[in-house]
Amino acid sequence: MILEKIKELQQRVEGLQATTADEIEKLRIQYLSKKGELSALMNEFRNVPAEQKKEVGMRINELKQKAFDKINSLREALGGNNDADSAIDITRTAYPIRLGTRHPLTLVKNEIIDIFSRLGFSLAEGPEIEDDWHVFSSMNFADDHPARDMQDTFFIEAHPDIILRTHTSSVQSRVMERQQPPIRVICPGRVYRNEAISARAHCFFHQVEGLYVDQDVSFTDLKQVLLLFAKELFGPDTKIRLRPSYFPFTEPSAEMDISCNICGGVGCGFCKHTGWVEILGCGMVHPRVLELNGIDSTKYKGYAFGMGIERITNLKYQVSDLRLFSENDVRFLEEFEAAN
Ligand code: 2NM
Repeated sequence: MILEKIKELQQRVEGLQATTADEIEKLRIQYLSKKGELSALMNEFRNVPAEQKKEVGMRINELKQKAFDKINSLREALGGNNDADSAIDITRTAYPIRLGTRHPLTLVKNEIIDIFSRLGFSLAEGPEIEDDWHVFSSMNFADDHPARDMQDTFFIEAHPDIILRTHTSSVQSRVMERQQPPIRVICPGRVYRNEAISARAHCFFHQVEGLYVDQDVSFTDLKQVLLLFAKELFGPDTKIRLRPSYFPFTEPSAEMDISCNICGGVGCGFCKHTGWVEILGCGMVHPRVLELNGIDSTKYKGYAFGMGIERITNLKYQVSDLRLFSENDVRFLEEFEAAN
């Protein structure tokens, strides 16, 4: 009985015709609205004996689909969706466009550049693919210095002189060879070292180096600038300490620690319970480096410093795994939305 009804309805649906949007809408109401014929059929479906429900249900679903398809194809035949009752609501508000966020390393790099700009440093950048002279020789690295080893440095195949820079000092070298003092530059950039990738090491990372060359420059100037830098970046209560160190391009050289900004200096896992964390290396530019780069070391002195942006970002934002910085997982990147 109900099956016959379905069959009859189906034949009628297949034969439906309309030439205006109004006519189509009338058909839609007649067949597919809440009070339409298909709804009536659904009401009858409740009384179908259980053993027939499966088959009847299937037939009704088929019919429903056919009716939808028919109405839609009538609409399409009418030529488009520009009627007020079309499937596309052209008055609907657009989806909001999601803005991207700056990468945490970019945020910290910009902050560092900003601090040094206020002190009169200007920005200098240079190539990541460099020659041995600008990376090593002009920086007073001995011919047999271990950094020059294949183990540590990426070489461009078949070009023993062409390498991926291992520090951004090559940029300072290029600044010195084209400009006489006074020099005040800050050089951010990506550097490469041949290391196995882990949570604590990567084959590339980011550095900011600074160089100041003028007459009568002293270690005191360096220390005062770095103290101001640390307070600007980590807050006014930050303390610094300098420990003697060694770099080929500076003499004397030092490493700078700041009071641990995670525990406030009382001791925690991050500072290995010392209250201090290392954030940069620095020193007075070696006179030989000045000479190698065309600057008269009897007339001029300089200081320089270098820091890893990842390390400082870890400290500021407590990022535990270096690999997060280069995986571009949006869940990680979105965590810095507020800092943008
Ligand atoms: C560091 C530590 C100490 C440095 C030295 C120079 C230059 F160009 F003057 F020789 N540029 N950068 C320097 C000094 C870098 O990084 C840990």
